[in-house]
Amino acid sequence: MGEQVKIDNLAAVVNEIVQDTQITDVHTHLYDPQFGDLLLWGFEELVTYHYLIAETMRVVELPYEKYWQLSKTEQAKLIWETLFLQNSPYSEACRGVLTTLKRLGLDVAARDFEGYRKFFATQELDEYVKHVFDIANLKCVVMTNDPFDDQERKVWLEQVVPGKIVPDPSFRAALRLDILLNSWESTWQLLKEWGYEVTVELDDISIKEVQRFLKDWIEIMDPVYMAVSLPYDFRFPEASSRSKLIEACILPVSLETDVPFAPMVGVRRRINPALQDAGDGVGKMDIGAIEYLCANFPKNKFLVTLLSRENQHELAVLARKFRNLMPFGCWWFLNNPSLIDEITRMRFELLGTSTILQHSDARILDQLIYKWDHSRRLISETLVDKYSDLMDTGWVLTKMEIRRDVEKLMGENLWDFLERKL
Ligand code: HDL
Ligand code: ZN
Repeated sequence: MGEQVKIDNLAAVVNEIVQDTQITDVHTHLYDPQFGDLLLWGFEELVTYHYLIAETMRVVELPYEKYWQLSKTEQAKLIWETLFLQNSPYSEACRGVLTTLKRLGLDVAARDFEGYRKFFATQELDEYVKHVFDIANLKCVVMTNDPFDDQERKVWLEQVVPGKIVPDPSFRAALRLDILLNSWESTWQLLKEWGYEVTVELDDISIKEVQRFLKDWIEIMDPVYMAVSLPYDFRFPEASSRSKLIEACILPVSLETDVPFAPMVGVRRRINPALQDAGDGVGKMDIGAIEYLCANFPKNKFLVTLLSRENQHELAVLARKFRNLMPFGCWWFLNNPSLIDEITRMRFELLGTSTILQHSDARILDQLIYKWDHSRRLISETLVDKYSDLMDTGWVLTKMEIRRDVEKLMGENLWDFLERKL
């Protein structure tokens, strides 16, 4: 039966296990350091994270275009002055910078902008990556890999394919398909340039050629899944190139290669274009599109995260109906303590252990430290409440069972889902 857990040390046992469990971070924007300056890291990148740009530009009078003309250091100083010194930095993105500094052993009370910059400047990147993974206790992270990004495509084709670099297994790939699916009317010409016999009309030959394009990149990247960020008004099926590409290309290739499709739905792209990456908003999607995919393609696997708080409840209910649907993460505007807490509790109550609780969405390497520090605390607190309710019924719980559950929730559910035969 294993060592039983008593109610009076439940919290300590759960917290120890949650801290000790290595995480698979199912969605990030990080890169294997061998990919060069595609990997963002260091104090100035941390402080100029687009979340902090949005929060700063709310309170300064500086015109947007003037902000973008500043140097990276000047941008960081403006954000530091505005959000950290002229206001208390308790927003989640501000707090995160400080948690990262603290976990790296720096003196947060010193408010020493120059000192923090110097610390990062003295780090040797490869050692530092290992240090960050150790602090955050990560098994691996999944990148976001866009074959339509010129700089990234060059690394894959000129360095990975010829074997000049062998990707580090701590950085797994995800084939990102926003450009293919959301702008086919222009993207088809790129595929044609690259030797795929496609036309904008997506005739039978084009369908086969897009399938070949997908399989070529799956061969190159060995992706964990194929992802796409879709707008809040995404519909499926519908009379559109995107719908045809998903049905005729993505889903058959996903089935053939057993590489799940990961629609990430709910963005309202660039509602304030002047803020660039910080200018996106959120919208509630019609969950019927995800329901149609799961119901009509029962052999396909879907990893799904949604951006609207309301949609996360609908997604959890949908996941109760379809074993080929694996919800993941508290994405973007949901990655805040109050909403992580609410969504995690709801998932425990509706899905038990059969979900992937969180991803970091880290764009900057050092963010792994705070995003996982904050999420682990919330996951631990929520689990203690759930196990306490369970023990209140007289159920006897062992440490081994808690470890089993936490390993599933923090990553094993992804790997099991990938292996599962539907
Ligand atoms: O589309 C995505 O993957 C989103 O996560 C966007 O990159 C977004 O800008 C972001 O960084 N969210 O955290
Ligand atoms: Zn993302």
